[in-house]
This record gives sequence, C-alpha cells and structure tokens, in this order.
Amino acid sequence: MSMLSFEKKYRVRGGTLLGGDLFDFWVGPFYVGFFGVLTVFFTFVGTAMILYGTSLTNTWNIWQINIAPPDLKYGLGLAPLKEGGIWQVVTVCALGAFGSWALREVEIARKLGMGLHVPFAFSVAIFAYFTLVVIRPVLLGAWGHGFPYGIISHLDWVSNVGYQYLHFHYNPAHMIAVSLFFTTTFALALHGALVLSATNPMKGEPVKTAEHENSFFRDTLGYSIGTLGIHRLGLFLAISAVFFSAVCIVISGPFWTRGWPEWWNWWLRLPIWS
Ligand code: 07D
Ligand code: 07D
Ligand code: U10
Repeated sequence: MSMLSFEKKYRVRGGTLLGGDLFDFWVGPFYVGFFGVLTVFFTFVGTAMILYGTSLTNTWNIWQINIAPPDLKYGLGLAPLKEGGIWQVVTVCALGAFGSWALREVEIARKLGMGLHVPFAFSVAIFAYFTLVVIRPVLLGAWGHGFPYGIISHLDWVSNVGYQYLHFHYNPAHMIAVSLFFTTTFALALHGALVLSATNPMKGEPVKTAEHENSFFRDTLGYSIGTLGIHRLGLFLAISAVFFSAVCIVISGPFWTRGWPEWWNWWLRLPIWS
C-alpha cells in the first residue's frame, strides 16, 4: 500500500513504552515497535500450535478444527501437549498477542499525542476473553472449563454451558448485556444515519452542520446529546455490554450453580407477599 501524503508527516520517533528506538519503524503501512514484534511472535507460535493440534486429528475442514481444553481431571495443572496442553499454549499465545496488540495501540496513540481510548476499549474485549479462559476456570478449579478453539466447537460450548443453567436468558447480567448490545447497535444506526443525512443531503441542498443535527433531535426528542456526547455514549454502551457479558458468565458456576430461572425466586420470597 502506498503511503498517503499525511502519513509521512505523522511518522515521528518516540512514544515507545519498551525497546526505545530499536523497533521504532514502519513496514509498509504498519507501525512495528517492540509490541508489534511480540504480536507477530505470539501469533506465529499460536497459529503453529493450532496447525500442529489439527495435524493430529483427521480433519482440515476449517469449520471443524477444534483445539480442546484439558480434561477436568487435570485441574489447574499443566496437561500433556496432546491432552489439552496445546490449548494451554494457544491460550497463553492468544493473551500475549491481544495484550501486545493493545500495547502497540498505546505506543501509536502516544506518538500521535492522542488519548488512550482505543486501547482501553480493546482491553475490555480482552478482559471478557480473560474471564472466559482464566478467571472462571480458576474459580471453578480446572482449565477444562475454558472454551474450545474451533468455529463450530465454541458454539457447542456456549450452547452446552447455557443449558447447564437451564435457561440462560434468565441470567440477569446476561439480560443487561444483551440489552446493552441492542442499545449499542441502535445508537450506531442513529448516529450513522444522522451524520449521513446532514453531510449527504438531497440534491441541491447545502451540506449541514452540527446545528442541524442538534435541531433534528431536539425537534424529535426534545433533547440532543451533542456531537461529542454521542461518541462518549457509544463507547460507554459498548464497553458496558462487554463488561456485563463477563459478569454474566463469571457468576454462572462460581456464584450460582442452579438453573437461572430459580434465581428469580427471591421475588416470590419478598416479605410483602405474606
Ligand atoms: C467482525 C472483527 C473481525 C474478526 C473476525 C473473527 C478467528 C477464529 C480460529 C479456526 C465481530 C476472526 C476469527 C481468528 C479462527 C480458528 C481456530 C468482530 C469482527 C471475523 N469468538 N461466537 C464467531 C471468536 C466467543 C459466539 C465468528 C473469537 C465466546 C456465537 C468468529 C473469540 C462466546 C457466534 C468468532 C470468540 C462466543 C460466534 C464471528 C475469542 C461468547 C456466532 C465473530 C478470542 C462471546 C458467530 C460460527 C465476529 C459465528 C461467532 C470468533 C469467543 C459466541 C469465528 C476470536 C466463547 C454465538 N465467533 N464467541 O464477527 O458465526 O465478531 O460462529 O474470544 O454466531 Mg465467537
Ligand atoms: C469474548 C471476544 C474477545 C475478542 C478478542 C479479540 C482475534 C484476532 C484477527 C480478524 C465478549 C480476538 C481477536 C482472534 C482476529 C483478524 C485479522 C467478546 C469476546 C479479545 N445470548 N451466552 C453472551 C446473547 C443465549 C451464553 C454474550 C443474545 C442462550 C453463554 C452476549 C442471545 C444460551 C455465554 C450474549 C443469547 C446462551 C453467553 C456474548 C439471544 C445458549 C457466554 C458477547 C438473542 C443456549 C457469553 C463473556 C460477549 C459471555 C454470552 C448475547 C442467547 C449462553 C451478551 C443476544 C439462551 C454460555 N451472550 N446465550 O461476551 O457472556 O462478547 O461471554 O438469544 O459465555 Mg448468550
Ligand atoms: C474508525 C473511525 C474513523 C475512521 C476509521 C475507523 C473506527 C471517524 C477516520 C476504522 C474503521 C474501519 C477501517 C472500518 C472497518 C473495520 C472493521 C469492520 C473492524 C474489523 C477489522 C478487520 C476485520 C481487519 C483486521 C485486520 C487486521 C487486524 C490487520 C492485520 C495485520 C497484520 C496481521 C499485521 C500487523 C502488524 C504488526 C503486528 C506489526 C509488525 C508486523 C509486520 C509489519 C508484518 C511483517 C512481518 C514481519 C517483518 C515478521 C514476519 C512474520 C512472520 C513470519 C509471522 C506472521 C504470522 C502469520 C500467521 C501471518 O472511527 O473515524 O476514519 O477509519
């Protein structure tokens, strides 16, 4: 990819967290940095382990590839490579790659003198993954509670774990997370539509500005959150959705072992009914 005219201006030295000047350069459009090298390393080892694990099975069908976590009998110990050890190595590599990617984002943001909002947002996704494969398995006492790495197999895991609690939709934190995900897409649709309607008006109409955008929502709802505000809200909604997802799965097992519908019995037990 050729370099855009403004890119040259912003390719400045410094801002690195580690490695000083050593990896402070670009390869094509990509900034490298110490954490770029680390990302490539973890990605390479992790992908190689997935390929090795798959070579031990009798399928190369992309949908059926499955790297399973160890049996529950191995608890929180290391398992032999072919009995879940590969999953453990892949998990370390995945966390290493995601973490390095986030830190590479931090270095790029520092170079540009920007805020750290993007790496922060990505960290929340990493936190959800960390909850699924580290926090919850540790609380339950076995790595075997992590989810398997495979396109279809990880869906089976979600379904099985869901039905283990009878009806996962009754999990209150799952309800909050789902509602926040719906709200996030609703907000993005409104925002995308509003910006397009102002900047891409009917033929012959001049391009509109934030005043029109504010007026539209004040006329419609009586209130406009504003052009900066909608981005704050979007970030807040999205990270909250993922945060409550992490909560909904970490409480399933470690803090609530029965079916989720039963949790709602607290309502029937309120003293006001007797
Ligand atoms: C569009 C950005 C691009 C990213 C993409 C994903 C890989 C995996 C690996 C063959 C929005 C790249 C995929 C590198 C290949 C191997 C070994 C992001 C965009 C295109 N899931 N999930 C998918 C992951 C979990 C669930 C698709 C990852 C949890 C359900 C893809 C993780 C639970 C459904 C995928 C992860 C869960 C999916 C599309 C990690 C609860 C679907 C993802 C690291 C969160 C959907 C066949 C997408 C599907 C789907 C990847 C975790 C549930 C394969 C990397 C355990 C119910 N998941 N997932 O567009 O079609 O994300 O599945 O945590 O229905 Mg999943
Ligand atoms: C974990 C992904 C992290 C990704 C990272 C990046 C790469 C690089 C490279 C493209 C969290 C990876 C990057 C690999 C790619 C290139 C180049 C995101 C993660 C770090 N559910 N449910 C959720 C709904 C049911 C169940 C969350 C809806 C059933 C279980 C969300 C419905 C039962 C779990 C959600 C529904 C059930 C969940 C997922 C509807 C099954 C979880 C979002 C309409 C019978 C999971 C933390 C998320 C969770 C989860 C939504 C139904 C079970 C709120 C809308 C009733 C067991 N469900 N669910 O967490 O909370 O994203 O995980 O029916 O574990 Mg559910
Ligand atoms: C937003 C915005 C806004 C904008 C925007 C955007 C949000 C208003 C101003 C941005 C939004 C978009 C562009 C829209 C589309 C985006 C999505 C829908 C999100 C999902 C994105 C994707 C699916 C794309 C994913 C692509 C990725 C992650 C890039 C992949 C790149 C790499 C793998 C390279 C990464 C580089 C690194 C780590 C640095 C160092 C490495 C290199 C330079 C590579 C060279 C390698 C070596 C030298 C070593 C050799 C390596 C080996 C041997 C190992 C390789 C191993 C492998 C397995 C490959 O709000 O404003 O507009 O635009």
